[in-house]
Amino acid sequence: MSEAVQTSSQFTPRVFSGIQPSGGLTLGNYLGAMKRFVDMQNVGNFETIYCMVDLHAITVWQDPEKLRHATRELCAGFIAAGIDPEQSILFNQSRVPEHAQLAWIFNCVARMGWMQRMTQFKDKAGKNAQNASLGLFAYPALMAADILVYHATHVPVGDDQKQHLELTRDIAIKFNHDYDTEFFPVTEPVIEGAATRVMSLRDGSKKMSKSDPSDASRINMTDDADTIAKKIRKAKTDPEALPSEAKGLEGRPEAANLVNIYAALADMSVDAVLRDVGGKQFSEFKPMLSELAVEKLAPISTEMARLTQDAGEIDRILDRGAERAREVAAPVLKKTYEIVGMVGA
Ligand code: AQP
Repeated sequence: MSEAVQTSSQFTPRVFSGIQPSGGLTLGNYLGAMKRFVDMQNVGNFETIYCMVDLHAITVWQDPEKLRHATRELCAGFIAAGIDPEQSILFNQSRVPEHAQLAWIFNCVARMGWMQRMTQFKDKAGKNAQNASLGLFAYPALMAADILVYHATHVPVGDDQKQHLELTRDIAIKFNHDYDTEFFPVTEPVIEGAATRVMSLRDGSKKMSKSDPSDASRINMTDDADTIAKKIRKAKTDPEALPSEAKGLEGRPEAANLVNIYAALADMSVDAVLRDVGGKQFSEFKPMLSELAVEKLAPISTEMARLTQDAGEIDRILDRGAERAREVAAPVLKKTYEIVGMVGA
């Protein structure tokens, strides 16, 4: 057996997470995921592996040219936000075939009943579930493979991915049980911070999403300062002033959302923000939020645009990332094949 594979319950502390290149990056992706990927890289306690999950993106039809552009732009976004492609492994999923190969094994471990409970499938398939792709239904098994092919111990995600992470744990537990092994770790989700679920600027009950038909519902990482200010100015709110403590945000989803965004951008707790802004009207708070958002996001979007220009350099980074990712993934897949009884593995 390769030395890169550990079979004891002691796994190398390793972080894996991914983002779909299914459109431009949003403030939700940044605060809920990417900013925290950078923190976990910089804390130095983990090996960190980050991925543009292009195979997930095509569970809903993507224009091939736009997909290529979105993948490179997302890679630029990772680097502009602070991911160092030397320190972390940064690559696009389709370049590492072990993800799809392990996903097939997991398709045979996961149960139909488990998959049918996934709320994201129900949300994305909508009323026309019969016409959704089989890939959209099987998505969580591929996500489990993305994570477990690296024996990742920790996965930073937004709150919307909690159920998929629970499924990943169930798959690892069932595989280990069915084959009488402790081969796969039972991964810990890391869902923390003030912005684990950034909501739409137009509807506080809906998640901010890159595929929302309304551009006004989200802040894109590529938006310029005027656009950010305009979207925040028009964001839905209520007529009350801001409260002085978090309890006062209960039942006020739009107000809570803007305060959470402020807190996450400023690296403050919600209580600390409300101590400063409690009693202010939105007419006063929204310009403060716009200013902070522009201050934090403009350097990232400028750098992202600069890096996106150089597709050759991005492709070199992705080549190298895929090579390093395969060094970790290939022995895990090989051992998995051995465990399940594939001849010649
Ligand atoms: N609104 C959000 N608030 C906090 N975190 C969020 N994430 C996404 N939206 C929010 C987190 O970003 C990571 C990558 O998500 P993804 O691109 O893989 O898929 P998604 O969750 O389906 O994101 P979108 O923007 O809604 O994409 P589309 O519109 O294509 O479905 C995940 O960690 C996610 O939690």
